[in-house]
Amino acid sequence: MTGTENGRSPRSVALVGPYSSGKSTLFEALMEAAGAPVKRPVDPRNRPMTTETRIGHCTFLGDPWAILDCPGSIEFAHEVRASLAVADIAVVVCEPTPARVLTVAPLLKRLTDEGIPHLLFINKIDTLDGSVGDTLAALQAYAGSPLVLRQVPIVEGGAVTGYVDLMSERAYRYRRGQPSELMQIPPAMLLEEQDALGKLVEVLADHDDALLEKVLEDVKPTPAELYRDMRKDLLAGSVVEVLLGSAENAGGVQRLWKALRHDTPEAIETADRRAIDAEGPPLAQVFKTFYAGHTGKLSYARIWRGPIKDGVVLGGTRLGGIYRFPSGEAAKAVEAQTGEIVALGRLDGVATGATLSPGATPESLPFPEAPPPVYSLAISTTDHKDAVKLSSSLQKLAEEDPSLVIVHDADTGETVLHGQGEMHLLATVEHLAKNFGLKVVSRKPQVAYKETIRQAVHEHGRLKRQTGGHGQFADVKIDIAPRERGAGFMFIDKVVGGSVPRNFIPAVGEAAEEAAAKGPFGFPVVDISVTLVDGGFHSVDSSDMAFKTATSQAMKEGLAKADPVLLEPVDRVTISVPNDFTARAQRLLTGRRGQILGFAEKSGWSGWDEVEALVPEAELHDLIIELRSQTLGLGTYRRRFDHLAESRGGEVRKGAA
Ligand SMILES: Nc1nc2c(ncn2[C@@H]2O[C@H](COP(=O)(O)OP(=O)(O)O)[C@@H](O)[C@H]2O)c(=O)[nH]1
Ligand SMILES: [Mg+2]
Repeated sequence: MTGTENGRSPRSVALVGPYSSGKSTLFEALMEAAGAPVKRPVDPRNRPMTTETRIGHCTFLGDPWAILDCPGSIEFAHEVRASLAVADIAVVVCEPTPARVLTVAPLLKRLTDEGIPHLLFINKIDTLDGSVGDTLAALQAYAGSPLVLRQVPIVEGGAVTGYVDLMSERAYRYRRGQPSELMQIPPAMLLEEQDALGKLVEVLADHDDALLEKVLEDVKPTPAELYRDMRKDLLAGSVVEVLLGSAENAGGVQRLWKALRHDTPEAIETADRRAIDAEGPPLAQVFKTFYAGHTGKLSYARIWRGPIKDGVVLGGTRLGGIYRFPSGEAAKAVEAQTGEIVALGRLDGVATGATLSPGATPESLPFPEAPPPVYSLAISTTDHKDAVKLSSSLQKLAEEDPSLVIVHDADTGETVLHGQGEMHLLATVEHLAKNFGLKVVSRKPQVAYKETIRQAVHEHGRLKRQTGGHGQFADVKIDIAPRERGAGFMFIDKVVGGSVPRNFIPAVGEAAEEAAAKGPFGFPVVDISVTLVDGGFHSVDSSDMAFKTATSQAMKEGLAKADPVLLEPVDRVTISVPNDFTARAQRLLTGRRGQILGFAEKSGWSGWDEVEALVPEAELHDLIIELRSQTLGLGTYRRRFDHLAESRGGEVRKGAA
């Protein structure tokens, strides 16, 4: 596949859509129809979930293609966005069920907002129950532009057996595993067909005066005119064409291929849309990183300007292999051309999203920002000797996966992975084991509780030890008092008349602060002042050490008497949901000790709300899991630390134990 069989540069299509709509099945059907069949799962009904974009290379009618089979789960949404950032067109795969249409809404909005050319493929048409029109109407509510149905299904004996292609006005009967067979338009469908064609022409005429004139004069436009307009409007984002099919039965797949072949922008048009110059030194952008056992690190990249030859220096590292994936299996190539999507081998230190040019560091091209993390797990190695290896591996992970945030929590001492959900983080842990040889255990992260006091106390600490000749002596009188929340720790020296000599006072301050690191409940004590008011010393037996010990004792006893209280971190949480689920989101928050602050329409998102609340961090660990399960997977949230709250409830004590 050199990409020049008929002079056209390679193009790429991303298959996107909700989980289980049939993207992977369609990927296989498209590859097979292009003569590059990929391995299929043994039992298609029991297909494993796609957790990362899979790539296949093929040639259709002489044109080279890369097909990206994207994950559907929201936890891998960043991988989808990254794939969309390099694709020429997106095919949104959805089901012919109005009730499921809402799950496509965020994606349609994204494609519209980002100006990514896209078409809709209503899959599983074999399961159609009702009319395509209902699904279309439901979809239209979320699409940024008019949806134009290009096909109407032929229903015989209660099942969809084929379709009428409106632009060519031809009817086809699906044939499993073969191109559909031309047939007569069933006479009973002629009215419906004319009606649907009329609608199609009407929408296209909105953007084409010549066509509009024909419509007004009742002149029938030629298919060629319609094809031309469809492509133009699709590229401009002013219409979204809609195709039908059944990926599992290879129905409608040839029709989809032909639409892609005709309507997909050329690589150069996509580069232009992304403001990338056509002229200049070779330029590539990494959109995904993957570790494969035998090939090592692979950086999947779109070649915006070719050629990129194997062995050149990219991002400071010598390129160690270029791979394409005919039939889904890696095959080595010596160079990659403009427009291609290939995997670049062994680019250590090159991060996902990086822009590369041989020998140089080019200006970075925009790359989607990762969504904020919504789920966290603390991890540790099972073998303590692996601790150093863990930190270097985690650094690589962060480079690879921008939707993963790795934090060493100074309060709890834990290494915490923050990511997009349970599956995402478990996949990450598996990846550490498989590709970095690191066995780690994961668990729910600890909450960084603090404590403070509610009463001022006066405490006396005295150390007097006589062990043989040289003894130890120190005497301190301190006041421990609460301070305003957030004010922190303060040490005040009010000693007069030298009852504690100046040179020992810093030791008292240090010991007081150290003692505050662990209060009666075992957590750091915050927002207190410690005032040294008086004390005593011995000219020979006093020392820094002695004053530290006396101060520690005084602190320990004083804090316990000062009406200590646990402080728990409370976050400001903003949940975002389709407004059908607003009430549910509110209940979810109040059920987790949340204090609702209010809700409002999500700006720029019609039909969506944002609910804001103050929620204790201890309640947030699995919030995303419940939120998604109650909102068709659509709900999401962001959080930021707001304040520490005194905790009187038993929940925290339990959690703290
Ligand atoms: N009836 C029917 N089922 C399909 C069709 N395409 C895919 N499926 C089934 O839908 C399920 C999900 O398919 P998959 O391709 O994994 O969906 P993905 O999550 O979008 O990649 C599988 O059980 C497929 O066998 C279709 O055209 N008709
Ligand atoms: Mg899939």
